[in-house]
Amino acid sequence: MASSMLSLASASPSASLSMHDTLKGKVRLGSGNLTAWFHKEKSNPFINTKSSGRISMAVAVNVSRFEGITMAPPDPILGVSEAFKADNDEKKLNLGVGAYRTEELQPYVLNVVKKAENLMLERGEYKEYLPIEGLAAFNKVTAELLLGADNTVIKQQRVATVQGLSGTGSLRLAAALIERYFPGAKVLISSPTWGNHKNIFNDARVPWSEYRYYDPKTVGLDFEGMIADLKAAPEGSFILLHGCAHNPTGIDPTPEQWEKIADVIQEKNHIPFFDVAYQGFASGSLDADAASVRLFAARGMELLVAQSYSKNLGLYAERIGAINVICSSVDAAARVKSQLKRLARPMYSNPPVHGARIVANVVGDPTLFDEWKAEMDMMAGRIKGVRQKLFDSLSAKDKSGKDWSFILKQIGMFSFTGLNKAQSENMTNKWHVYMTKDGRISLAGLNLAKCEYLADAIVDSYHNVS
Ligand code: PLA
Repeated sequence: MASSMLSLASASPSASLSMHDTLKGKVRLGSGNLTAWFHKEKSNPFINTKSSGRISMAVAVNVSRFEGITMAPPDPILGVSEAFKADNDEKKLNLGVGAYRTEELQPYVLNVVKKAENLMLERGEYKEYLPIEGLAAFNKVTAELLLGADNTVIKQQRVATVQGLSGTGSLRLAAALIERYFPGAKVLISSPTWGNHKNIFNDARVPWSEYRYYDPKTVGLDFEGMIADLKAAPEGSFILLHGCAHNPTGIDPTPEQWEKIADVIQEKNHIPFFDVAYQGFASGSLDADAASVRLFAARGMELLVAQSYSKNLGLYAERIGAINVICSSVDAAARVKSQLKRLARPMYSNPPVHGARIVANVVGDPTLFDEWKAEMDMMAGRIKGVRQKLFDSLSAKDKSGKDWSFILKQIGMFSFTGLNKAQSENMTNKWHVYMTKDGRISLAGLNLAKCEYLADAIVDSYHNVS
């Protein structure tokens, strides 16, 4: 009975209960039947009426009004870090979340970030609210970093840029825009994709479906399948694309394939929607990694681009990113920006300033910008070194003749090992290697010293678990 009441209560926005209200019997639940039922004290599960002589007291019994809320499953990516923390084995290795670690497997704060923070202290910068759209200096440099400062779309002021709560918050804001102004429009996402994409569109109530992307047979891109699915999608769909370093597969289209993808998207009047969470982390070059987005912009297409500074500037917890909407006119860009602000205001009001200042200081200062590029090159280089060593170790240890060279073809922070769920579970349960159950490992959390151990774990899981 309690749970049927709870589900009704949670469905009605007017039905917020306080213990005070229930004890006074003043409950209004917005449902005639329920109100009537609640007034019958005898059947009220929250109130136990005791009568002794002339004194009657109402005592709340220990039944939570959240009884009907079931336990949510752990997050498939961030939940891995929680499980890792709880493991006391000294061999344990966290290859779950994509967070860069040093060769000593310690978290890393970039030197340019420390310098930018010192600058902020020296300048004595204030902490007052930012405008809803974020820090102007940040919005300027973030669009320039993405598109190139001399891009026509920037010169013509056709880009609506709004600072977001990192990549996730920026995607979520764009999803809200789609839900509000393109009712019923579908978003097509790659199969597979970053797990949170589905959550974001589900929560924003935006319908989505998948297009083919990864081909397990070739351990590469299913380009024909992808093109066929984009062609078959309803005209005017949003096509979510990973700008570079596709997560989780580490497989990106070639420049020629990007051109063909753009052809189909244009033919079908689709709207490209880029998620750029790893600019600079795929190749080590910020410009090379933005080539896909720039190619679409150069065709005069309208597009959405979510950006994140979690990985490339290591600003994970600062929650700094942006949503850019490239429009065909200045006027449309101004209107889109005004509506993005309108969506942001009741969600989180305005974004945090700290990370925005760091990005503005680093990207806006030629010396710091060069230092950043060098540090990013170092981080991307370390991951490449680990990737090579893992491949060498696997090839040396696996006597079955299996070809592991696909690992070298993947780019970015991750390797998609091809291990299935049971094999991935064996990696964790037997070898204390924490990773997502789709077989993805974060090479950013691996060092040279642990490559052989990891190779032993992979060879065992691959050959001895089906
Ligand atoms: N888009 C993609 C493709 C991502 O992989 C991630 C992060 C984001 C957006 C959002 O990151 P942000 O909100 O921090 O900017 N993916 C991580 C972390 C690194 C995560 O799942 O939140 C991952 O391990 O897949």
